[in-house]
Amino acid sequence: TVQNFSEIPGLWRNGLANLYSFWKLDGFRNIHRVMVHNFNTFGPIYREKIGYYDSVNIIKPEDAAILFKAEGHYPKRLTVEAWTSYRDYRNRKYGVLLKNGEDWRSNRVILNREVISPKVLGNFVPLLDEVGQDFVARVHKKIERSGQDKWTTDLSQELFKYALESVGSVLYGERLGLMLDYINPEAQHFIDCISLMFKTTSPMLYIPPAMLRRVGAKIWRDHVEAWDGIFNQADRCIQNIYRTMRQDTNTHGKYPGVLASLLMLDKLSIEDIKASVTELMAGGVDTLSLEDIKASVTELMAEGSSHHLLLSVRLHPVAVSLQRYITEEIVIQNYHIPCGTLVQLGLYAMGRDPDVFPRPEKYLPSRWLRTENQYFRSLGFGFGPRQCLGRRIAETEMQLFLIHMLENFRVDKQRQVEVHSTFELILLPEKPILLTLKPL
Ligand code: 2DC
Repeated sequence: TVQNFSEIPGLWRNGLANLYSFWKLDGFRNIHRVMVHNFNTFGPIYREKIGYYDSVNIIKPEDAAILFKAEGHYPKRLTVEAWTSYRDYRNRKYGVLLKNGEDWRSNRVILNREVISPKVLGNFVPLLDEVGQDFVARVHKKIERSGQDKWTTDLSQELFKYALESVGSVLYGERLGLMLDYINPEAQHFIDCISLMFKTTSPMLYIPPAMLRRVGAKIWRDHVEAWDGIFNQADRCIQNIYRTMRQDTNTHGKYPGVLASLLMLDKLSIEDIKASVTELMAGGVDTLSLEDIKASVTELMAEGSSHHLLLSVRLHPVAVSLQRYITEEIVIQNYHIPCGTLVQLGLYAMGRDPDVFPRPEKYLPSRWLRTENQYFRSLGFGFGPRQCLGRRIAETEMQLFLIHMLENFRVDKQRQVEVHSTFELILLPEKPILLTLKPL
């Protein structure tokens, strides 16, 4: 017989007490490891309440399938209240990232065609490839200047620039100039604001931002400052395109970028377009899977198998979990879960579960062969109609980056140290991974 919702194991009866112990364990920066620990303690399903954050957590691919079947027509994930509060505070519109219901759907359908459909991917490739080539040229220059025939660097900052340049060229059909020697300080400020925005978000998952705002907490003020910087920069880029669009009628049939296409299409309001384009731009910087690229580059080099350009975001997913509010009652691991419950798939924990991925710590490309069971196992960009809108851009960016790097450089890891993830809303490498690049 199926067991009751209240029988699900876990700590969910006292949110405040749990928040306190979570904080004492430095849980704010270790959610991913806390989740792994909880699955080890409670098994493949547990309930949890930390502060105001109330959820049911699952880990098995089969259960993920049940979850996504119950997501309904307007899939809804956890609302990141810090982000909506900022927009309410500054009177700005939500983009598709934060919209829900019919408003979400109508915007998403139009954005899908311009951002994620195979039809537009062909337009993106030449733009992204050019950025990749410029990145290679930049590295060659750095190597030359070192006078040692090699360049050792923490790739993070370089990848942020590469990612912002890439997403900028796709959105605006124009170059921001981040592969140049002296980059615009405004662009660097934008990158710093995005990191600050993510960092200041995580504590506000548990403590309502409205409360922090009332008491004038520093974290809220920093968060506002970060978003202000992000929106100002995006507004400047958008204004720019406006101006050039009015001057130039684009008769030469060149692909003008996502923003101009959306404006010409004239199906969404200008404010809706701005809101979603800003989100895409901000989402495109820190989230290019840094660790994944580093791991892939070094492992591919180590194995000498440069033809394997398979990307797995398994061990280092950007998102620690995927969540949905279920729209019907479901049964998972023999427990009833009522309609309306927030159910989270522990993506990071699943990627490291030996029952799901034997020898999880190993890089085994054979896992992804057609003959292997892949059912609900590669969920790094989410699933279904609410999956990552930037997915195709990100995948193409990563593939082109790897191709260009492998074609041009030998990549060596400095020491044999394992770099762990740290949680700053997204999972990031906890310390720099130094790579040495040598020309081939
Ligand atoms: C973080 O418990 C952990 O794609 C929380 O490009 C639950 C949660 C909710 C929403 C998730 C977030 C986590 C991780 C980062 C995500 C976000 C939704 C979108 C965002 C997954 C799992 C991300 C990285 C976007 C960011 C866009 C940008 C404009 C802020």
